[in-house]
Amino acid sequence: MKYLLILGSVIALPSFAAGGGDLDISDGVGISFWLVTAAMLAATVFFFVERDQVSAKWKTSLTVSGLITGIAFWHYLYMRGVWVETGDSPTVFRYIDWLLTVPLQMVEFYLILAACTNVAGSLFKKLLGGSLVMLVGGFLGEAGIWDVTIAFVVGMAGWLYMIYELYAGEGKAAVKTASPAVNSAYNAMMLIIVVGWSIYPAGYAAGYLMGGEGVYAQNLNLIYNLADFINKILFGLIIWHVAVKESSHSH
Ligand SMILES: *C/C=C(C)/C=C/C=C(C)/C=C/C1=C(C)CCCC1(C)C
Repeated sequence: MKYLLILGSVIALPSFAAGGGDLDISDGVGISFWLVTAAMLAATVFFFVERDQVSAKWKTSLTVSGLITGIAFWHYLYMRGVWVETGDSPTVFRYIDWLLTVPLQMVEFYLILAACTNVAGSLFKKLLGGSLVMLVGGFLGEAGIWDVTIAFVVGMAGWLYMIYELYAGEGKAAVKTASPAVNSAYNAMMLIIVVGWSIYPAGYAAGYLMGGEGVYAQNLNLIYNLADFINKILFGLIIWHVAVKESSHSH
């Protein structure tokens, strides 16, 4: 019942955003907005329902996964509308979404580490700081406030700092003593941040550093949509997989 209420409000509240022009069969970017919108809703339902299948200490992780895809679902409704109606990049919606969901992904890291080590708090702050530099840099470039190249360099610095902390910092050493499942969760999340996240700067480069407008806005949004699909849904599924595995051990 509780879940029906949650799902009902998730589906009903944003229905006013479901306007916008018709979707043209030749608009591949618009179609990708549609597909990712639907996938985000499905993932949100999945993570909240699956909460019942895992042991108590993993429930919060699945809740946070569901919040991440739920927030993204909400923003995709609007981003799709902006794209279909204007053909412009929905930059402000995109960054508001990232500003909420990227810190929540850092919370996921924290939750996994906090269960087994005492470095979780300090690592969380460093990752949060790095991710904010990354996002603020990217936004200032995409919004036309800063030179796109300088903004890119600043954003890259924030991201590379996070990678450095994950590989060489205290977290990696600390998880060595944790259970194999926690280790594989940590490693999978590092892979997401290094490999999965690399799709975003590739999108930025394709959109801003390799030429002008027009087709570049298409590439930018297509690549960002793919990146969100991988980094929000796959990311959540990895955590779900570990949670289910760990929960069956403890029964
Ligand atoms: C759910 C949303 C996520 C995981 C968004 C992640 C965004 C990034 C990893 C963005 C990275 C960027 C750089 C590394 C350089 C500057 C441009 C950005 C902001 C696109």
